[in-house]
This record gives sequence, C-alpha cells and structure tokens, in this order.
Amino acid sequence: MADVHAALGGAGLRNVHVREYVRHWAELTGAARIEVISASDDARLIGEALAEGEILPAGEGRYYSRSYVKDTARSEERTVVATSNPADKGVYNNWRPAGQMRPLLEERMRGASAGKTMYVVPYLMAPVGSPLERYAAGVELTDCRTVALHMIRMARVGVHYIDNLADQNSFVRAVHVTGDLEKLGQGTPSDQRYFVTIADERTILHFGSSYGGNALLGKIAHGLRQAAYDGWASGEFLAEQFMLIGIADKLTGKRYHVCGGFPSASGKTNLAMMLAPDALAGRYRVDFYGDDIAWLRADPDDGKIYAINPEFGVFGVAKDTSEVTNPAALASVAPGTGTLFTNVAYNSHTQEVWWEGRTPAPPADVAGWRDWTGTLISERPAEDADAPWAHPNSRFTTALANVPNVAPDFDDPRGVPIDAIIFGGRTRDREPLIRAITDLAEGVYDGLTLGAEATFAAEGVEGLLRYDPMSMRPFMSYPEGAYAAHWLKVIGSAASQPIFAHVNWFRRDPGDGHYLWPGYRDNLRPLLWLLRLKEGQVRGRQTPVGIIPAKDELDLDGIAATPEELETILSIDTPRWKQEIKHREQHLEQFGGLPEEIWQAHRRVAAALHRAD
Ligand code: SPV
Ligand code: MN
Repeated sequence: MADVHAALGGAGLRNVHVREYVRHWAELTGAARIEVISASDDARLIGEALAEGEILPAGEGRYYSRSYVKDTARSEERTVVATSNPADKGVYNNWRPAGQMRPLLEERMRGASAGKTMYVVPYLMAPVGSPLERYAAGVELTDCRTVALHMIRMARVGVHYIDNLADQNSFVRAVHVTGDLEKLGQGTPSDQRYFVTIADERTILHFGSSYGGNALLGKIAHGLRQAAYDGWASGEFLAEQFMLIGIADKLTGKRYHVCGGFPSASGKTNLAMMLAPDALAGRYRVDFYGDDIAWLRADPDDGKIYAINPEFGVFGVAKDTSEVTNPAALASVAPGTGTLFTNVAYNSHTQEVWWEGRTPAPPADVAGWRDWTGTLISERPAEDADAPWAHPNSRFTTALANVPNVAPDFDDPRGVPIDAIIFGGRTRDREPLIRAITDLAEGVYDGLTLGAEATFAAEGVEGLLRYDPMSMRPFMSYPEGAYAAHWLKVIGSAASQPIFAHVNWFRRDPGDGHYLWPGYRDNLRPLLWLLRLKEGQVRGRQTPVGIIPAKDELDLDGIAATPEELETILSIDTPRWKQEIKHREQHLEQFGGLPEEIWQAHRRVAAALHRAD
C-alpha cells in the first residue's frame, strides 16, 4: 500500500481535499506507489518510459508509442454522462443515474492498479488568471505513464495550479484506470469499459483504455463534457468543440477572431492552423489559438463574447497531414518539439515516422518500417498488403507553443473577442461556400442542424446528414433543448454580437464530382468576406438561407476556379434545401423543450425557401 501522505507532502501538495481524494482512490485501486507530477518532470518521465520500452525514440526530441490493437479511439457507446437528476437526460448524452454508475466503476477499478504507480496530475484547463479559472482546475489520477506524458503536453500541469485554489474543494476529480486491456472484450456484448462523467459531482471515472479522450481526462471529459455542464449550471459560459483563430489585417492594424465547429473529418485542425494564401499573405496573417475546444463567455465590461482555448497542446489526427494540407502542423512536430506520435508507422532502423498522406506514396525502401501494430511491412501477409501503415486515428501530440503561427497572446487569461462563429459541414451539393447569418436564433439553429453527409450508401441515406449539433453530439452533457436555450442566453447577453456563418469547402461538380473549391489556405478568402460583411463594407446577396457573397466581393486573386465553378459554389440548390428542411424538422422534433425562437427560425427559413420559386 502506497504511503499517500508522504508522497503528497514530499511534492509540496497541501490541499487537504486533494489529499483526501488521492488517498481514497489509491486505496480503492490498490496502487503500489504515488507520484505527483509537474511539467518539470517531463524529461525524467520520458527517460523512464524509454527505459521501460513504453515509448521509442523518433528522432531528436520526439517519441513514438503504440497502443493495444483494440484500443485505438474514443468509444462513444461506452461513454456515459451521469447525474442525480433524471431531467438531465438528453437525446445524445447517454444519461444514466449517478447512483448506478459510481458503484459499477468502483467495482471495476477496485484493485485494478495493483503493483502500478498512480500518477497524480494536477492541471488547469485555462490560461492562468482566466475569469473561468474556477471551472478549469482538475486532478487526474492515472496508472499509465504515457497518459501523464500526454497530459503534460495537453494541459497546464503542476502542483501550484491546485494548491492555491480560492475554493480548495473546487477541482474536477478525474480518475483513469487502464485495466487489463487484453481482457476487456472491447466492442463485444461483454465490453467491460466505461467512460463516465458524473457531471453534478464534477467527477470523471474512466476505466478500460489508455488512448486519447478515453484517458487524457483534461481534454474531452473535463474540457468539453464537464465544462459544458458547468457552463450551463452556472449560467456563465459555453464549452464547445470549436477551433479558434485570429486574422490580422496588417494594413489597418485590426485583429479579428473567429471560432467554429465542424463534425469530425471536416478539416477543423487544418483550418485552425492555416496560413494566408501567398496572394494575400502581404496583407493578412492568420494566428492559431486552438484546434479543438473553446470556452465562450460574455464580458460585462465591453459587452463582447470572449473565447479561450482551455488546452495547452494539440492532439491532432496524423492521417493526411502534409506540406500541402497543413505545413504548420508538420513544423509543430519537427525534431526537438517533444512530440509524441501514437499508432503511426515507425522505422525501427532510422526512427522515422510516416502516415498515409504524409507523402503521396509510402517510403519506397521498406527496410525497418513497421505498421502501427508493430508488424514489419516486409513481413505482412499478402492479404494485408493494402492495409494502411498507420492507424486512421493515429495522432501527434505537441504543445501549442510549437505551432509556428501560434498567436502571440494565446496565453492571455482574458481570451480574445469573437467577431464570427462559423459552422461547417461536408456537403457535396446544397451548401454554398459561405452563407452569413445575422440573426442569433438562426445562427444557433444552423449550429443545431450541423452534420456530415453520409459518405457512401452503407452509412446512411444518400444526401441525408448525420446530424451533429454544434459538432457536440458525442460531448453533450445536458439536454439539447436546454443547450439551445443556454446558447441564446449567453450569446444574447452580449451587447455586440458575433456574426454567424455556415461554410462548406466540399461542394462538388455535379458532372465529374471534382471539388470546386481549392480549400486549405484559400479558406481565408470567404472568412475575410464575412468580416467585411459584418463591417458593412460588402452587402452580399440575400437568399432564403442567409447572405451569400456577390461574385465580385470575394478576393479571388491567385484562384484558378472557372466562372462556372464560382457560379455553383455561390449558389444554393433550392429543391435540395426543401428536402433538407423536412429532415431538419424530424431532427429537431427529437429534442424536448427546444426554445420557441429556434422553431421560429426554422419556420422562417422554411417559408423563405417556399417563396423562392
Ligand atoms: C475527438 O475525437 O474529437 C478528439 C480526440 O478530439 S479525443 O481526445 O480522443 O476524443
Ligand atoms: Mn475533437
């Protein structure tokens, strides 16, 4: 049995509530040792993990790890939000009674860390001094050293973050126990894993994985699920799966900030890290703040909406990250950055890493190359010859400060004032490049009807979206009707409101199916139009679903699109929109207590479409 008080005292951890929490879980999980972690322990932990073979060197100052083969992604089916109030049950939050879940998790965790070290990871999900700091403190207990290494990159980690809390008892209790990964029946009817946020007790209990959001509890479980619940319960803020960027106009000296949500696989990280296209780089600079989470609040002093990125790092999807799609991401994982790669391909002779899309073709000389499971490429059986080298959900983990265009003020506790909130789907035919929405309820309505197209028939009905409200479907922690009302309240309380827009980089040619918009860096162009619209410098063209740029209003210097292609991406497809409106109605009808303003917005858009022909 670990000597908890000696370990905590030795680390200078005096907060009695933290000490009692650690004692309780150390006893229950049976951990053999306790070790309190601060960011300054990184080099030592890296050395230990290398010595134990938990990570491998991947060139200078970079590291590589493989997960257990059945533990490669967040599990939505096994994720639960629990509270003591049945009224907290929503459509997507997979609500269960707290009184039922806590014993289930305790049973699984009891004795499950026997013989292991329990790392105590005190962290802060906010810049120090943020007005939202009281919702940001947490202490993760984990029995996995690589999880502690990831937390050091993804959150601000150190004893001082939780030892001097204004309310000593106000921190998120986040317990991670890996379990015996080979015996958990992942994906079978007897699956033992559970990832539970007991939101009204601010307690997170995750059992049965050491991967990503299942195990790094500051990120998704605290940063999104718990924070969304706290933001609602306090009435103070929104926590969203949003990227956050700055756009600086070097000519006028003005700085703008845009945040927004995109369903998975819609290019959110690439957008967050984009650089200005060459033709516009003389005048504009894009600053990176965050690629995955934003907390938004109205500031009573100037009546603006302010956003922070609560994270300290990027846990990015490696697949398709290249010099073309995201040069800033590649620079952020360069030698010397301390990057951890997980489940990419690895060359055990040269210590290089590779993933699909990194270069057009895999390395020609396969000597030393192993796929993400550790199998030598040269020895893979013939039937696996076409299998990807890297897992599709393989990742890189690097600190924000490593991103070359990170904003100079990314650590500013006040956050940045938001000029525009954008939602983006992946839609082949109906959605224009951008449509601006100036009405708050219509903007929230647009977010609630966000979705990604079924990509092939097997996944769903052609043209039907898999709705993903505000890109929060897997992270919703309270009912959707209340969520919409909270949005109207928080954003509505700001005297100067952001403009909304829906963007779509994925419109296809109806004939040969090619993408009509180059995407990536050129996505800055429609955003600049949006900011000009907000400032009254352009007027656009009103359509039933929002304001679309007039052709001469987009800065297209250096763009190769033909006039016909532009015509298509700056138009809406009214018959398809009329179909979509019916699907939206069914989607929204699932949600109890949706504010009347949202239904009115829906009916206004439907009526305008009806009048359109
Ligand atoms: C996501 O899945 O949206 C992520 C990665 O950001 S994870 O932290 O694993 O959830
Ligand atoms: Mn995410």
